[in-house]
Amino acid sequence: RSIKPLVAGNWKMNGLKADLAIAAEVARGYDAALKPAVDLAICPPASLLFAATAALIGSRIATGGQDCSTQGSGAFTGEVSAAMLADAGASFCITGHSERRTLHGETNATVKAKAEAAQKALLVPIVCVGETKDEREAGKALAIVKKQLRGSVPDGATAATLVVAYEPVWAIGTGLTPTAADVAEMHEAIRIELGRLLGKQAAAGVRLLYGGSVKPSNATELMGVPHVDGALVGGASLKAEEFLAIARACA
Ligand code: G2H
Repeated sequence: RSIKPLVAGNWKMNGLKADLAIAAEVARGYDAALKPAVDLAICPPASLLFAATAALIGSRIATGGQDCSTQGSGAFTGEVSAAMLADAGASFCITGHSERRTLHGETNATVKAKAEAAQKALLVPIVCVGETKDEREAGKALAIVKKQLRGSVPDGATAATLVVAYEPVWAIGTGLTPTAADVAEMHEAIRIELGRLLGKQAAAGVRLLYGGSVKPSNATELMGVPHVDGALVGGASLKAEEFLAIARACA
């Protein structure tokens, strides 16, 4: 591999203080064989970010937020700024997850503004894109994802300042996954579109994660697909052993 893969756990709205034990167990399993082969990140709910970062000190496992405000600070009740996430120890921030796009009406423009806010706070946004079941069945998956990229990837991003996650909406939390051939086609198309947006050189190094029902039993196949540089893992990231098994499948 020319790109060091990244496996990021998205805990979504799961996790209380006691669940920091999961992070500690992942840290114990992130051994000398895995560290040089794959980067790990855990994105807990914002309430646990500071404590999770502290629990992971010395492990070289990064943390990330799951969302951030488009705004820097001020009268935005309930919002969390990217700078606050960074202050709590985050290195990454997921932006435009399909649950945000669908349940909170986030548009490509919103996602782009959030990704830019993340970058301004020196966080690396993990910009999520992906088609719905209807869009895939109508043969529109590639067109939809390209449009999402054009609308939501920050201008001037580089391999060091951007991660993209392809998460087909119909594969999220459903146990369904696309075929390796479909993932290969999509990830190649994403790389080409990023080349148009950012220049070929920058695009060549951007980590493209696959997300949607990644588990130990399918990780080896999915992580072996060309242009798949890691995974965004939801459900399976809540079990340290499964998350580590997915990491090993990437290595
Ligand atoms: C997709 C993924 C993580 P899961 O949302 O972002 O979740 O692995 O549970 O499908």
